[in-house]
Amino acid sequence: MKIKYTRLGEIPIIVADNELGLKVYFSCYGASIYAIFFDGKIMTLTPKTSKGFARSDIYFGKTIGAIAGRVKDGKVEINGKTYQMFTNEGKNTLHGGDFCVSKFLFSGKVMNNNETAFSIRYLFKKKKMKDGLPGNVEYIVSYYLSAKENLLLCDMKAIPSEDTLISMTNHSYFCLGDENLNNLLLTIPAKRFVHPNEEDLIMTEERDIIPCLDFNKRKPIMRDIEDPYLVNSKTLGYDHYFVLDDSKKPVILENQHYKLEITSDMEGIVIYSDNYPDECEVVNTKTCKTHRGIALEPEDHPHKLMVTKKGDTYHREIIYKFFKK
Ligand code: G6D
Repeated sequence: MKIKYTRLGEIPIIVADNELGLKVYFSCYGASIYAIFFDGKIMTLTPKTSKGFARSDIYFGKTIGAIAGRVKDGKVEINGKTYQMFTNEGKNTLHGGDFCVSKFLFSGKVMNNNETAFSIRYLFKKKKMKDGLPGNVEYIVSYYLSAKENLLLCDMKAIPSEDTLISMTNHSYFCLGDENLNNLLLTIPAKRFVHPNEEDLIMTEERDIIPCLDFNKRKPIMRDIEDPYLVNSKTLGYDHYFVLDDSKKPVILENQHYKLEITSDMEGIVIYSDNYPDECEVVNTKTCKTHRGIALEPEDHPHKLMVTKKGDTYHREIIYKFFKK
């Protein structure tokens, strides 16, 4: 497998090309996927500059931790004790607050590069209470790019020195070579979702799927985007946690040329359709300011976060498989 070291401004990047059509740009900044090219086309919503990539509010391709999603009032309870996280969205905490691991430089090491796969491992040690949560936490994020098929595995681990809460994801947005979501179709095997409240998008109760959120049968992403449920909510589009069913079927994003299948060992997935107008220069479009790509974030159920015990390993995996039609 061909690899190349490069930089985006001051940000180190390593490019791995499986020579089957899949080329992935990895960065130690937030242990992230900076870009994915497949069949020569850009598959991800990728900022053109290091300034854009360093934006702390869009999380382009970044690893999210300690806690993906929103935490009401930034407060969590661990073993009967309440901890206050840093609030970065009004009174709430989004994606771990100001000390989300997405904002830090990991140390990277190429672990493998042979005829089977390329793998790189990123490490970051979070000091206890730095983010308001107990425990020194060693984050270990590894990526494996197969040389045998167009498959990318994201392996996320975290080992705390004390009991603490961890819920990670990768926050990549996908466009499959298009400049917006207009021609992208989505399939999500989910009959339940978690409703974000109208006031501040905090996840409330789980509900049965409703038509505008029903992607059990392949559907154009933008078909129901003007549905009153979406328009009247604060989300301005899709920004919802889908509880996947037991079928173990992949979430599928596709257009007329490409298909992306995503599977993970997590109970659900957040779908965010890039709803807020943004001026960041991105590779796939010069004109669109919203709906330029869709974030597909496999995540633990927001109401079922489990304490990771001292010395245990929190471990989740996400698999991305690309196909040319
Ligand atoms: C917005 O509500 C959305 C989040 O779900 C997303 O992760 C973020 O933008 C990038 O806050």
